[in-house]
Amino acid sequence: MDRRIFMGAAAALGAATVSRAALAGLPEAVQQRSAATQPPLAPTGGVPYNPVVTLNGWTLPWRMNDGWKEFHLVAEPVEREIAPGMVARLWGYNGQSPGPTIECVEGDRVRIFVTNRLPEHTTIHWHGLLLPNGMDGVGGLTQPQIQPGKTFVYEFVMRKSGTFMYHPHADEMVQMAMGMMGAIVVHPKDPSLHRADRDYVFLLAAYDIDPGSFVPRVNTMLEFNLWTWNSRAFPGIDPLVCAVGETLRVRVGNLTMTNHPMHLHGCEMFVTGTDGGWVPPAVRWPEVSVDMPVGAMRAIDVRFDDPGDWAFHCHKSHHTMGPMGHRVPAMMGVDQSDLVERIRRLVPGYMAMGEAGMAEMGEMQMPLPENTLPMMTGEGPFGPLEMGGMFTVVKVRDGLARGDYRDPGWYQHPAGTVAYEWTGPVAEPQRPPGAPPDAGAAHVQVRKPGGHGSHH
Ligand SMILES: [Cu+2]
Repeated sequence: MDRRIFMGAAAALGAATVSRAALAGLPEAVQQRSAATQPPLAPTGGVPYNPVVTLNGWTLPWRMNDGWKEFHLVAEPVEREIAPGMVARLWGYNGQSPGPTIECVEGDRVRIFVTNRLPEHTTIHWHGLLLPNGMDGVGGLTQPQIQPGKTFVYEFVMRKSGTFMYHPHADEMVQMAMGMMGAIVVHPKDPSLHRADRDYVFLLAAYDIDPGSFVPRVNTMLEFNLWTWNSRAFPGIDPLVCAVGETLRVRVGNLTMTNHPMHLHGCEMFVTGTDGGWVPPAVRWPEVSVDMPVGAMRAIDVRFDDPGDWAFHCHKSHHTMGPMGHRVPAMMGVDQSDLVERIRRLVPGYMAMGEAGMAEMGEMQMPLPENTLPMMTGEGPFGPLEMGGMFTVVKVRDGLARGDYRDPGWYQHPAGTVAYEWTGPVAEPQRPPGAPPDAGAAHVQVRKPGGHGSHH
């Protein structure tokens, strides 16, 4: 959808132009087909706020009905482009996984219609919200399951502002492994509190999809091969954009099975909120990596002094990789030259890998099976980025207009501010007596201990 159409639809839904007959029925279940970051939805009256930007996602339009803010979520099978070249068949809401962000103001009375178009029952749990027990969405405990084809109604007051999420509390292992989740952002009713100039939100999810297939293996607990932000893997993750001196807020929730140390270059960041509420300023401390525990959220506030393209990624290096076999032996320092010769007689074009590290993978264009992603990819202004998975760039520029979220392109470094090659003489390093003469000649054979099967 283009911005004008999208904003127009939201305004029509938010305004009191909906007929009485329409108000008696369900709010429209707005669908989204694109995996691109959609423009934020400006408030349509009431308390002013700076709307959140859902990274590679969107915000669910609502309508006002007699003092209630009404939303309509549809749980259903969806197709999600994980990155260009790979589509996954997931379960989500309103056409996408994750579902749309639900955005409200503290004190709002909300009514959320949930229609189930999945082949099995579901519910929605509103993670972190304070609400009556019967609205908590735990199938079998606080409500009957929502059967396929049925619609349930949740009604509650947004008692506090902050960063929350929604997900099923029904067949959870399967439904979350299939991508069912969404963010909830509640703005303070006092607009002078907890302000940020730019406000982004996304959820961490992991999938295990065999190369060439489309549906996640739902029983995988640890060995995932797709590490995603809002069900997107680099280079499919859009950049975050902000101006020098602005307060950038990034709200992140973790619905994977492991923790993710979120590392942001070029700034100091402070955890200003969790899914439990706002962190009092007196007990905040500076970080450059903020760990995202499982089943938790963090709102991180940062301010950049320096313009540039600053890397933002999970610090678990396996999580910034695309799909790869974990069963490959480590080949660092193993001379494979005569082996390659012999294998090429049987397999023309065979390439040995990993002899001097794996950086060569970043530039190699190997034929891939249909519908999968390369292990390391992405092209930067200086060459291959050698990344995949949970990686993107925060593009910080001087003098961006407020609300301008367009990708400004790669940073143009001022002359004399980029690391450069030394071309003078380099002295031989001092070595202790008896040490190998140089690293190139010292072949070490390293193999991973056999933790992944018995065949090596
Ligand atoms: Cu990670």
